[in-house]
Amino acid sequence: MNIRNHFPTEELQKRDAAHHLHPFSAQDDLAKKGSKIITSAQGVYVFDSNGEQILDAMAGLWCVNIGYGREELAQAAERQMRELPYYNTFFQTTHIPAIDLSEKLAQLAPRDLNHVFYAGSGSEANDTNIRIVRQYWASLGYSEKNIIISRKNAYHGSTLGGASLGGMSAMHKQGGLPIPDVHHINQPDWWAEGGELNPEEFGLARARELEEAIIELGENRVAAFIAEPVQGAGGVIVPPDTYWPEIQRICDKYEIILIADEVICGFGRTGNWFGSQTMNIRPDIMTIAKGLSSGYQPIGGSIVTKKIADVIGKDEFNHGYTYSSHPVAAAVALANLNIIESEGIIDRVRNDTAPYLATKWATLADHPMVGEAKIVGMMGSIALTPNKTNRARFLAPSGTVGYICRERCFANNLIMRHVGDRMIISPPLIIDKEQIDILIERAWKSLDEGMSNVKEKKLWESAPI
Ligand code: PXG
Repeated sequence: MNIRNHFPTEELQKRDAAHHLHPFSAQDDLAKKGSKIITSAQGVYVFDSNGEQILDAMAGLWCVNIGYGREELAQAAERQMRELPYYNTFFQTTHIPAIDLSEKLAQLAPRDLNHVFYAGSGSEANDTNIRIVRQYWASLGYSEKNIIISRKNAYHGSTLGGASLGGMSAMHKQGGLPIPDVHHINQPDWWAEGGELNPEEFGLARARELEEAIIELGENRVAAFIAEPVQGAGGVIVPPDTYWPEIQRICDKYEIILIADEVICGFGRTGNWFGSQTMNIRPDIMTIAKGLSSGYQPIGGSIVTKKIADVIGKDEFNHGYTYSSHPVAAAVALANLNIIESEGIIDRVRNDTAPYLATKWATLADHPMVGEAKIVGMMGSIALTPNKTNRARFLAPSGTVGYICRERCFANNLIMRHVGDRMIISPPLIIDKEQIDILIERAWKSLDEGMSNVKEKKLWESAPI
């Protein structure tokens, strides 16, 4: 790997802290500590400014599905930039990358999900979804049907709409969110919230909260339900098997629009093209981004059924972004989808590498600090606990122990994140078995070191149940 010449790390860190505001960061603390500077990447590895080779078990931010360094995508971008670097699709115009990509997505998406509205990101796409479902019901003469039900601890983005749909309390606290007519029910996190119920009973109970909410808010007011097939940023929360069938039954019964937010789960992450297929659900809208371009270009979108497209197509839909269906992003996304398809990446995940990873991941549950180990395809999580027999939480504020373990992972050249006191992974889909072994080895080492650290700091203490 070629390490590019650059300024010394400390100098870069100083310049970064002087002028760059980081997302989801406490700037002052970060400025004191200094950011890790990533300079290049290849396959499943990223390289930092000190020349360290780090196994990226998060695929960037859950997005680099085909891995780093694919020349074909660089070529697709270059070709498109030379041919047509920008044009929009607003005023009765279109371009070839938009046509090609839409056709491809219609072919890959299940059932009659065959119309695409593009955005620059997952957040924007979810903002679009709010507009689409409200416009849909208004067009049919039900303009009061505008409430969207979501879930606590869901993540649907960082724009005002996306953050409102999301159920992150820390985000809602800043900026007076959520916007009106968004309602949150509880999440299906059995480990943390299951109490005395077994997972199956708990899954049903949590799904039935949707029906209770519809009845309470009024069937005539509820437009849609949005959820990630498997919650990602919330900590890779895999719902009990009883959850999704019951949600689907309720959406069917009350005829509300089911929006599957596939921003993380889409494009192979769960071992199928879409998480909806893995969870066996029939959404009316799918939000896409991230793996759509493997993160090589910013692009997102909403794939809607023909029925929805027909209804909103009757009037002018007053919505769109300058970069909706950006030609370079669309060309790169198409090249990415062609690679996923032609190289059989999803089949390999489903039949070979994900089952291997699942077996290895399950062994982490033998670690004394690990409670449950969950995994679907290539997204996994472990719950850290001081007492696995009663699913205890740590007494220290949530995230204290998770952060300690994440720091050990960083020190061991493994990017594995923490969400509260859950550790999560979402590696590039091209990770091979040897690299999976390295991932697990580094995870064990980091957990061991993290546990010693937690004990030294006298943090090995359970919160009262
Ligand atoms: N929906 C889901 C399910 C997501 O995971 C978005 C929408 C928003 O996408 P954009 O492209 O606007 O970021 C996301 C994004 C994390 C983390 O810390 C997760 C996301 C973004 C940033 C950080 O896990 N997911």
